[in-house]
Amino acid sequence: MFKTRVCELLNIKYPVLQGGMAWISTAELAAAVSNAGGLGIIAAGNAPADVLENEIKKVKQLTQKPYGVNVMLLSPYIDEIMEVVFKEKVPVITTGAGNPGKYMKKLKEIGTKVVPVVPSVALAKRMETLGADAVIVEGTEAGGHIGELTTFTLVPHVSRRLTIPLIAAGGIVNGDGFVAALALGAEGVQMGTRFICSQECVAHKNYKEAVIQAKDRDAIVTARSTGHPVRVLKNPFSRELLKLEKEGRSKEELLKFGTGKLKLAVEDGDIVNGSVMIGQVAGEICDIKTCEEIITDIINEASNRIKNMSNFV
Ligand code: TUI
Repeated sequence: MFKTRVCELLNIKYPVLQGGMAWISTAELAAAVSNAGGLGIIAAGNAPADVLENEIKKVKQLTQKPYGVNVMLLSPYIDEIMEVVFKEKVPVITTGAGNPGKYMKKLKEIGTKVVPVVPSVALAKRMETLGADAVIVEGTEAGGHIGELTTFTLVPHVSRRLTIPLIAAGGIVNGDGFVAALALGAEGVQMGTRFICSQECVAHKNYKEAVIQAKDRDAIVTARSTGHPVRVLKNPFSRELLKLEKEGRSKEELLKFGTGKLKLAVEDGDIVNGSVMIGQVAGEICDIKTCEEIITDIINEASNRIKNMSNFV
């Protein structure tokens, strides 16, 4: 069940991808997701290229299955990061926060599957034209750097206009969301926040606990004034950032205030002064499971949901 073009394209058992989250999506998490039949993804984030190279070496030791690398196109090391991707012939790359067009030709040549994350119909179409193999359509419910449209609006809109497969992201946490995404025209899902609360995720226990404690309205949007809105946990750090924005501080000042704060939360567990990036679904997460449990639960919940729905027709 649930064999879609995404499974075929990425050579995976279940069409479930783990989002590339800077500092959080390490080789350990990616390997656990890939070993459970999904696609695990290492996040390059803002780290230097040698960090990525080490993570790729590690993931190859931890799994024989396909894995991906998420490239954050705003990274100061983007060209060196792409050199590592080329050298290691990474099976799949996902891209975020920009347009990967200038790397597409070389990626195609080495056989890397390219799956850009897009927040709009226009960008999705542009990516298909440029030769993307699939797109991840990410709604504003997601954590971290986000677009404006909701998953419910964006996925069907893109689906009607593209022929390549589509993966839905933002607001998906369980089998019901998975079924809903398929109903809207997606052939797979990507989840980030759910995988933070996995046993294999290396994020600090305080970060995981913050996700578990979060309620429905605790994931707020900051940095709108910079043009790069970011969804994070409501805490003293994000309240202060919003205050600085309200005072009309410059983009540079706001950027400086945010620098290093995600690492502070993920690695040191400082969830007071750190930037705790989470999606709106954090309010729904109440436990830590293994990656295998997360994926098999979703597949089982999804088939139960479909069976229950068939009672309506
Ligand atoms: O990239 C993400 N999520 C992220 S990246 C990140 S690190 C960061 N921190 C602060 C500011 C900026 C980045 C934390 N979370 N998700 C994928 C995503 N991509 N969401 C939205 C986009 C996007 C936005 C604009 C993709 C393309 C795009 O294109 C603009 C253009 O060039 O036309």
